[in-house]
Amino acid sequence: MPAQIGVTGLAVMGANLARNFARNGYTVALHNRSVAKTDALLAAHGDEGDFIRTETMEELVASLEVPRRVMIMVKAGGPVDSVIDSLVPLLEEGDIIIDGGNSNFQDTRRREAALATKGLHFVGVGVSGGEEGALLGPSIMPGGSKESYDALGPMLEKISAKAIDGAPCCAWISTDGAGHFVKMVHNGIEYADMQVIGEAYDLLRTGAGLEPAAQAKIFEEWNKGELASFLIEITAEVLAHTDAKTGEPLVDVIVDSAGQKGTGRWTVQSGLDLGSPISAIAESVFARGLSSQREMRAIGQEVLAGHEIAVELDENFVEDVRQALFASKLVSYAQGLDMLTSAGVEYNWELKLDEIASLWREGCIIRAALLADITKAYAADEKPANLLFAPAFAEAIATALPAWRRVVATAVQMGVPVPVFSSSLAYYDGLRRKRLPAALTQGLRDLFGAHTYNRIDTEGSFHTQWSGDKTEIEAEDTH
Ligand code: NBP
Repeated sequence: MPAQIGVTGLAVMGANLARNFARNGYTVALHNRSVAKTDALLAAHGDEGDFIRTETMEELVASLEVPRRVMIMVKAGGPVDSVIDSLVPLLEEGDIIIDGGNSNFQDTRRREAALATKGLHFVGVGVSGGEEGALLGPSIMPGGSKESYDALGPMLEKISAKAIDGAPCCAWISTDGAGHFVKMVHNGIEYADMQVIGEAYDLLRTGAGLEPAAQAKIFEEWNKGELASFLIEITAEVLAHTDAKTGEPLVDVIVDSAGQKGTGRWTVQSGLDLGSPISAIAESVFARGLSSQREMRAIGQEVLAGHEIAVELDENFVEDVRQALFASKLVSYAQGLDMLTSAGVEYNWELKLDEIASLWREGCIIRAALLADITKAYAADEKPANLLFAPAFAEAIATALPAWRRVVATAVQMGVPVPVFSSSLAYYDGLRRKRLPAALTQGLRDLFGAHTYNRIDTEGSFHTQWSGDKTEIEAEDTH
């Protein structure tokens, strides 16, 4: 029997996705550049379903039913192009190449356009959930043509995670690179989610003197309420863990320098290109950057003054921190979703934010109870222009606001850096403020660069003749 899908690239992610397809009843053709990985997979898990072992691309392609579906699970970047190059001469019109790695969405757009001219479908698929998710059910974000989704979607939906209502955590996102774009923004939100957890931990440790084990219990409690999420759950697990070697909390023996593989950086770069104010995600990426400047930080510890201000902590400090964490988390989701809206306009994608929030409900790293409410907010007839404007969220953030302000003020006094708690609050205040100092910015731009400004009382662009008699003239166009 021919295989319904082929997987090439059998490192952790490819191997687990191949097993997931097989466990769901599909016949899966296996291929890896070095045959040893294929054989290792078959030796360890060959009895989990129907696999076809192949050694060459020719064998892989020959083993597939038509239209052929080949999933590439190799390292993002050049390796994806080289696998595509070796596949293309072997395929026929209507066949589907799927890239399930963390590819940059611009690469996906380029590849999709190039392969479309050959009559081939190229589907960039965002896959979230790590190694375990790939095996047990990830959250899946496929882009590419709608037609390709008809031939591929049911299989992806079958292997995906299922939400509490049974809905698959997989839906067609939109054309070309939309799937990889949405996965990238998912990862950006993940950065912010982890950063706000870190800020809460730091405040509880420095401010309230709560040791990791005590905090583990707090996070466990928080995981039962509106913060319920995978990341809060595993925070409790990490904080509760004692290092076998030293007997110290594990978190105390881990070097405080956060790594990154690039999707957070891509999100910020893309946010800048779109003019999208994703400050929470950007601050999270910058916070990781600062953490990894260890030599510079060592000097900073020696030469920089602190002048912390002693603060008497409110007896509700822990609850205040919880609320600040929740409000900041809401802002990072709001910013990420707003960026999706901007991208939809820029790249001509019809992004359905309710479906996207829905497929993040399970399987992925940012899965959270909150996503069910976000889904509801965007499924409403009247879609909010910003997540924070949806009545349920406007109310939730209003409830958290006094605590959020207290926590940010306290953190500043204590000298605890809370870049996302504070920048999210600034974003919130920026959104609701009647007048922003951008009016002054425009005045300055007009003075030094004749960039012109608009008036609140008249249509058109204007310029004040700053170096002359300071009369105002109407400008032809903006510079
Ligand atoms: P890796 O990203 O570590 O890539 C290893 C695979 O790429 C091996 O199968 C290797 O073949 C193959 N490969 C390389 Br490297 N260069 C190649 C080339 N020029 N031609 C053909 N094959 C080549 O694997 P992974 O961690 O399983 O991740 C796969 C993709 O999924 C990546 O894009 C990753 O970012 C993404 N992803 C990973 C996770 C995660 O949690 N790890 C989560 C979500 C997405 P070889 O065996 O012959 O060297």
